[in-house]
Amino acid sequence: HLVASLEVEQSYIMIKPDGVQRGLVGEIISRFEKKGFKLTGLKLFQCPQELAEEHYKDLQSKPFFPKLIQYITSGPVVCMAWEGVGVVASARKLIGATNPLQAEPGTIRGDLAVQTGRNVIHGSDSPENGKREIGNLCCIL
Ligand code: RTP
Repeated sequence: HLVASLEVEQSYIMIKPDGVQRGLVGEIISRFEKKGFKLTGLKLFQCPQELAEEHYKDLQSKPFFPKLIQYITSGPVVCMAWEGVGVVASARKLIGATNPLQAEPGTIRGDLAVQTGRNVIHGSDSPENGKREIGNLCCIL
């Protein structure tokens, strides 16, 4: 599990197509703002297949990979960079477990989602990946 950090970090947070389509963008941004993190980049973006495959390359061998790529490219996503002390681990807590049925009430997935394959949001799993993913985002900003 991620240990809370005292470093100023950046996390790449992405509202997935279901979150955008369901009108949850304002609610989700609001949760990160109220927590006290700083929004340093934001873009509405239709993700091309190649970039989706690059973003999820660690999951390439999983049986659900084709469905995941289809899902993430099915409509626009909201790409964001959020900055703050310990933001990477904190964002994962705000987001909740990957399977929304196991996510605690009070978390984004716990409150707003049901299916793993429609779980509304992505958050970086380490400060290194935060940097890498935001680097990819900056290319397209
Ligand atoms: P994320 O990267 O989106 O923040 O999600 P995560 O770390 O909580 O979960 P991860 O295991 O990295 O999986 C990435 C995304 O793939 C989809 N997924 N589908 N069994 C399935 O059908 C399945 N498992 C994972 C989810 O959209 C998950 O967020």
